[in-house]
Amino acid sequence: MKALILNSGMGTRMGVLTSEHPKCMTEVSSRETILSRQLRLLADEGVTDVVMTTGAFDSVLVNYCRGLDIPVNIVFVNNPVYKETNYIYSIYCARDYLRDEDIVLMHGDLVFENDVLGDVVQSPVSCMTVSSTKPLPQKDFKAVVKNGKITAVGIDFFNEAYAAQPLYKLKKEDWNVWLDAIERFCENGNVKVYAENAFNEVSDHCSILPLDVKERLCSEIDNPEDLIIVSNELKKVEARTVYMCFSTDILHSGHIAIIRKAARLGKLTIGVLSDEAIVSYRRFPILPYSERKTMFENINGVSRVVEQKTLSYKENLEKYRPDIVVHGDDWDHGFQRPVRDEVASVLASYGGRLVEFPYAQNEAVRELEKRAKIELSMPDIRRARLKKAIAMKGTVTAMEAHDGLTGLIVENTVSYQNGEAHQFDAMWISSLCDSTAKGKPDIELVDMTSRFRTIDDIMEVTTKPIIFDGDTGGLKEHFVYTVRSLERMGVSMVIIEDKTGLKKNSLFGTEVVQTQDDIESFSEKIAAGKKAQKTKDFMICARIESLILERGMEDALTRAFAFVKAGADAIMIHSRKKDPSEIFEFVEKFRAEDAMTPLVVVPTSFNSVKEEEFKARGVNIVIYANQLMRASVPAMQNAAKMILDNHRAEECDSILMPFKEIIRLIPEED
Ligand code: SPV
Ligand code: MG
Repeated sequence: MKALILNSGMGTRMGVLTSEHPKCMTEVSSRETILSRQLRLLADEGVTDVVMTTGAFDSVLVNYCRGLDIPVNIVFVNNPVYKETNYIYSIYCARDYLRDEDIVLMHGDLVFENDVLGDVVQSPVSCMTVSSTKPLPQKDFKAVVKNGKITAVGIDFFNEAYAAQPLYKLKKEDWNVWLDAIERFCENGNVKVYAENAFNEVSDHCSILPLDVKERLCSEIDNPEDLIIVSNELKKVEARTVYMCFSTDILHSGHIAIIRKAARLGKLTIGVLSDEAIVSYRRFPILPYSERKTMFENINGVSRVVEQKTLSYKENLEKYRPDIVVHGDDWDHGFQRPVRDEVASVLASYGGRLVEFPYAQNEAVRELEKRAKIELSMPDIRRARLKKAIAMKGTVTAMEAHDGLTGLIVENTVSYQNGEAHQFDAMWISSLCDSTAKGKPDIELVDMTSRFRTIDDIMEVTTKPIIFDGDTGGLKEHFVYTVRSLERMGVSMVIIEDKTGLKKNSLFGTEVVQTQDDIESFSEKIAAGKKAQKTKDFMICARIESLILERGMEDALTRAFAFVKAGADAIMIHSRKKDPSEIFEFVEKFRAEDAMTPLVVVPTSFNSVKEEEFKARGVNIVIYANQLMRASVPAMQNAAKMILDNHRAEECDSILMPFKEIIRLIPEED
């Protein structure tokens, strides 16, 4: 595509301002002239071949252009009779450089904002800039639009007309028709009219559509008054600030394209979503915040990168008050809609504007996402993620999974509330549920080989980190092997409880005989496990049963500090009371002496406490230990009963997942 800039005119209405150079060399800002701005914007749009017609001050203009540091190639075509002719003749002089080309045609005294030129250059059809909101000028161009097409351009048309500016994109099939007409006009000596007069005769054979710039800047400078108005408008345009937010850690061409478009609108600030926000919203980020920030800082056109701590833009919009927020139009439906509505209302409160560009995820993007997920499921990456998630969020949640299907549910379930997204951060492989799924009691009867099989089934279809319920850990001599196996598989944490002998589920409490291990022997088991592990990411958590076995708070705390000393990376404190006060008391007393060691709770009984409260009190992992299993059992019993009651399955259909959905529940690998 070539640009054709018409600079042969004398610009006499500018008075002294054009006494030594052509009008296009008039300064419109402290940094730029009309022409240097046009050339810079063309180069930004990738239009680097320019044909420029010259007339008055020909050599001044040529020398000026040669001195500009703008990457464009200019062919100068002089109109030797510029005084006696209009620009129709200048185009005629340049015709050999222009035929069979897509052209961006502009007058040399036009000032427009970046994205106006962007829209023109990228228009898939021939177009002329018009404004549906600006008043019709008395003496300047108007375009007559019929059935969506421009049928005539000139100063005398007022019916069905829009204010129009001589900035065109002309596809070669339309341009050739117009150029032929220009040629005919000039060869018949009709050289004192507008080139548009020639267009008006052939407009039936061209398809030039109006491109509505509305209030955006796109104006000619004819006289010193215009210069003042346009320069002031340009100042405002150049001071405009634009804001966008990104959650991505994989940049692709779609992102770059939308960033380029946003940067055309003004100084671009990019909000990078914090790790904490991103981990709840999408998936664990492959690159941490600091690296994602650097990635955006190095993109051309980005002026500043700031952190956005939540999915909601409100805090940052109120802080930075951008004139424009840019986003893809994909957020006008689905869970992001409330976020979008909030952005629109905050912008409206101070007169900002929302600009939405068409955006659709393409196959390449989906492929990148798939690769990211595969990477996240690899043992080294998955193992390290629990520690990282705790560091990012302070408090993480884990949900029980006991097979591939429940793993997928934990992996994929998301709750959207007011534009926020919530997901589980990790998976808990419960001894209770793993045993129950096999119809066995929770007494360490299901052996490690079988438990590892469960882990493997879950790992195969998920990416989230895994916390493994290691029961008592067994004999110290066996535990060291368990640690190595778990670590190798990519498990992040094993929790072992300070019990010995025949283990029973803690929720039985003192109803059954349960023996607590002594501090020394359990400490030795922890120390042996820590010595056995190979990576720094794997964690061994000591679970204290003193409250379950009613041995008192002092005993629980003494054990906790001893186990930390023995090397435990985290402490789980358990209780089977509905009232959370003993858990709170433990957390408070523990935190008074140890601010760092992560604390874990399993609020099966004390289930009224919300995650925010645990977080505020200093708990780092909240495990929902058995809810998926407990939800499935009554549902299955109910279905079985209904079929027996009715001697057929029809009645039970209403409580079942539709057949069509169950066969699509599990995505197939391609
Ligand atoms: C499990 O889920 O197996 C546990 C937690 O160990 S609890 O059942 O509460 O003891
Ligand atoms: Mg258990």
